[in-house]
Amino acid sequence: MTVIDNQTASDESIAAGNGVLGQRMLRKEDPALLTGEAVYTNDMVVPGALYMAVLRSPHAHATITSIDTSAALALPGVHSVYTGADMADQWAAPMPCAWPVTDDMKNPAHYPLAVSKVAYVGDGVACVLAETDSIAHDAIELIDVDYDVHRAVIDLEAALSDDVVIHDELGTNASYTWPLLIEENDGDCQKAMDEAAYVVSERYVQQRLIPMAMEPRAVVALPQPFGGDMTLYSATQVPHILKVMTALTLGIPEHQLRVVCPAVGGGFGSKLDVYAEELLCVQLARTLKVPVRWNEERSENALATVHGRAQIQDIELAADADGKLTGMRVRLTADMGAYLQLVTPGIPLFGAFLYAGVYELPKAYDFSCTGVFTTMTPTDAYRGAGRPEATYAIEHAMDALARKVGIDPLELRRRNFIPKESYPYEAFTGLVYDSGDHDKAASIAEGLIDYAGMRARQTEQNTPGSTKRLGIGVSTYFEMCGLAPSRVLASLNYSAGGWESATVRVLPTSKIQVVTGTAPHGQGHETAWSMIAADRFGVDPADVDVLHSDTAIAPLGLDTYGSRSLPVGGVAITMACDKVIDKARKIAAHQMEANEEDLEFSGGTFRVAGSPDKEMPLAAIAFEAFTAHDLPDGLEPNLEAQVTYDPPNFSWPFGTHMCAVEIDTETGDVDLLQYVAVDDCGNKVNPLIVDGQVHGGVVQGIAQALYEEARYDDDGTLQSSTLAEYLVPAASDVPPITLGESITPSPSNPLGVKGVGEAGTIGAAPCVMNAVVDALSGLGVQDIQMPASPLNVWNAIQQAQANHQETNQ
Ligand code: MCN
Repeated sequence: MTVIDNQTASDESIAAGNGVLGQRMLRKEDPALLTGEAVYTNDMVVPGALYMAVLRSPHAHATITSIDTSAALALPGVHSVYTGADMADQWAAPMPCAWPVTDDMKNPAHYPLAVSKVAYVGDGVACVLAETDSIAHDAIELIDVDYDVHRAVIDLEAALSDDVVIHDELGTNASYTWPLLIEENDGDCQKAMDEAAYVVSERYVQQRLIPMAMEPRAVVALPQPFGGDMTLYSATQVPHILKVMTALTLGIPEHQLRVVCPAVGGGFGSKLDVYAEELLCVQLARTLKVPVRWNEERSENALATVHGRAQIQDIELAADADGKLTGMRVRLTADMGAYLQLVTPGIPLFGAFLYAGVYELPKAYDFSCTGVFTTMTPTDAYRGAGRPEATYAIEHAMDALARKVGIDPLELRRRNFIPKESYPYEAFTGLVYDSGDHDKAASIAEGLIDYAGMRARQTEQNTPGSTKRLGIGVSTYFEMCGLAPSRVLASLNYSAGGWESATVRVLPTSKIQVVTGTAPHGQGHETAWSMIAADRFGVDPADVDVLHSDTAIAPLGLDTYGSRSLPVGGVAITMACDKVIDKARKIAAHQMEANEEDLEFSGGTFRVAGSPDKEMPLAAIAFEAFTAHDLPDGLEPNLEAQVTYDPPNFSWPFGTHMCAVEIDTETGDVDLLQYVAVDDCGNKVNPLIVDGQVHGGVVQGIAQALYEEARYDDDGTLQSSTLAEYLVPAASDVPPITLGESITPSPSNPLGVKGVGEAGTIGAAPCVMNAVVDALSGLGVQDIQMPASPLNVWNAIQQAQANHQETNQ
């Protein structure tokens, strides 16, 4: 393995084993990815496969009155055509929603193809199977569907009282209302508002975002017609969950279903789902006894893969005369889209626990969220899933409070930080934050950006006539990831556990195999898990192989999302390694006729303390375990152990981001000058991977702040379904990102690690938007709707100037 920079982890970092942990090692998966050797689902060569294409509704809300498939069927090369009605009796259950957040949550039956009504542009209406992909796509154009078109429901708030109901059987467009009930609520929220020196009431709109993973979705369903087994290849981030859900939805015995993820090109939460096309391919392959495949096109991905964010947030802060928070009220209206996908309703709930950010808040907290159906693409997890939204609201509102109190926003934050000495800290929600040092993270960021110097430059630059205004943004955050002790998930009505599984075996030739239930799709698990095992065993990471993302090889697992893979899956691997080492110790003691307690293990060799000539390397023990010729009585042959680890707590990474922007007031253009991020994720297994995760995350947060938005017209048509309209930032749009280091180990697990996969995204959007408003508040701009596009910024400046003139008249 190549170490690109010999910088090892600091003293506080992991210092076990052979010092592999904490090294900036290049990712072992990258050569195959970079050279094109890696096989993605759509690269698979599958002889005899039929290609599926899906006809999608052009209307946001309509009743299907008739479908004529005859012309499509007549096209040479077309094998068959299916409508929702044709397949209606083939589903054992509707598509799954695994998070019924309340007992009376309304959840319309959702099938892979619409049967009588469509509820968003992109809803599947019929599918074609053909000899080639292009014939299948030509054929769907020939299907003639008559619709009785109804009015679209686009406005989230209006949807609640709209006389147009999307799912007639529900009688309402409201899915649920979920309040966060704080036990022994000793600080009444309204009382805090009434008695506050300052109250800030803000409304923020989290625009809809399209996750836009680099690889769109793809599926191959490969049946074994005689044995009855089915292999589902899918570009998914949840092979294990997909297996269980597909078995339940299609009535397939679970042991006859295998799910494999070939290389997966990103997901960002959007591949944490059970999709119509997966179920269609499996069901059709099963019925026809031939392989069926489907590949999503880019614009189809924009319509048919879940979207994220899409919330209206009303937040009120109460503070005393010093700006210390005394109470908070949050009302969320969350856009579910047309249907509830796998975890749609639960996404905003995660945020409920994070609105207080890194601040001390009494129990005077009042939160509730209403989930609303609209005629748009369903929403679901998208990087951060509820937590970036919550962080945006508190951090943007803290800036509004700082303006009201008349103090610097960084100073206001410092007055409210949970002090380092208070950790572990029991929050008003009852959750225990494991460790934190917010002042340290903030101070590092402050130094890196030269906060004082930047403020001085701002005073100089932002003179009344200046057309280039400087803004400085600060944001801090707490994240709850690692999701989570299974019992806590139960209390939130989540239908799965939070554990992860690992098997570790030392092969007869002493190479090591790690089998994990995590399912990487860009996070570098093969490298990181190799490093963990190499460190434990004292071997080279190149001697460790990591097997994953195939339910036949890794039968138990809960996959990759919620930045859980390291703090849960990586810890399971550590524990499995230790179990194997314990067994190896028994064999070594037996072979060397020594007491187990007298054996030291380092650098891959057991040595008898005090007898330097008595030693036994792991390779020799592995071979002894394999031949089993001379093992201690009662000890099973082979070196292998399996661990299923249920974490005792969430993992609580935190950090501070700061940035500087310059805004051209004549064009509204925002130039991001500098970006600084300090993300504390405890000990780092591989700082190079961590940096990459933070970079990617920060860019996604910047994207929400400045560029991206899924725009719908009044008829419910998505107007940004191509990359020409949906502005994913290019490398040239992003300044160099300076990363500062703060390491506060987690006391909850033996590695001292916290997750990092979503951290950058959580800190970034509020940081940039705070800088944008900071640049323009001197002109009277109170706030700007995301994305802060030139048009939105220019309009806000014009509006502020008009208001100013009106007041002066
Ligand atoms: N890591 C580390 N030390 C730490 C924390 C993490 O070395 N203290 C390393 C881990 O070993 C792992 C990586 O960082 O290699 C991410 O670990 P973790 O934070 O556990 O997150 P997950 O692996 O569970 O990844 C999920 C997370 C999520 S929720 C989204 S969304 C996301 C993300 O990761 N989507 C991604 N990062 C992504 N990166 C890519 N390239 N593509 C996506 O779709």
